[in-house]
Amino acid sequence: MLEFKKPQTLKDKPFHYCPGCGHGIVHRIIAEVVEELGIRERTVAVAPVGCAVVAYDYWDFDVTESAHGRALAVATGIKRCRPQLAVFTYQGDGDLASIGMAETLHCANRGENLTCIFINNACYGMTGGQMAPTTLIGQKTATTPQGRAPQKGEGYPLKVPELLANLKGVVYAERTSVDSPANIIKTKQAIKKAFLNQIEEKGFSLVEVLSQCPTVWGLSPVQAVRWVREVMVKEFPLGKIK
Ligand SMILES: Cc1ncc(C[n+]2csc(CCOP(=O)(O)OP(=O)(O)O)c2C)c(N)n1
Ligand code: SF4
Repeated sequence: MLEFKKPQTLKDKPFHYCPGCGHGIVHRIIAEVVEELGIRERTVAVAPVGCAVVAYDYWDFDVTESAHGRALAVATGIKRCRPQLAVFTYQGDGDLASIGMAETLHCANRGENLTCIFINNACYGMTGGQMAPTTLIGQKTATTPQGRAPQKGEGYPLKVPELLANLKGVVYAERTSVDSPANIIKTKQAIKKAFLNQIEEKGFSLVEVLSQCPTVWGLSPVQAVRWVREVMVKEFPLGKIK
């Protein structure tokens, strides 16, 4: 009996991500959701600039690029022109919550009928591990070698779903993680709901996924999932926010 198979929405290509990286897990979850919902022929992904910039190499449905941070603006244009499409963005914390924060806030506030998958790995992965808005207090990064210090003007970890939940245009905001099989299943349920909301024309949905970046964190893949579980979730509690 066939127990496990690769969805047709994933190409037959190994991920280039570092061992233990969360991006590959979330790519697969999205591919499974698109296949299960039967929307492959009308799905368009808007890829970020970040480690997942080459997502088009893995998903076997339409994927377009966007300038760093502008994915939700690009997605707005596509969705408004072709409302029958299922359009989603896939963005890191540097992309969505730093350079792209204006696009993110206004897109959510307009209540665009879109699905936004937000990958929080508490750093800029692709460019070598600089501080992101989501970096934890005390976390060492390339630009906070002593650890992020709010008293030095480096600010506090930005909680994106909590922030966006205040906007009337947002219908759904949830935070999940991919540090265990149980949480991977919950992430899939949340991502499916975020797509269904769009199909049912309910408005803007965001799922923030806490995602391992062992390379920048300087941890092994096993240590990295423990760090998510024991440290990161204290700052970023899992669950439905709206
Ligand atoms: C306009 C612009 N500014 C800066 C960059 C450099 N840049 C590329 S990726 C990146 C940050 C990536 O971090 P994140 O969005 O958190 O994704 P990750 O790589 O961690 O998945 C930056 C600053 C760029 N490509 N374009
Ligand atoms: S640098 Fe981090 S986010 Fe980028 S591929 Fe490696 S583990 Fe993943």
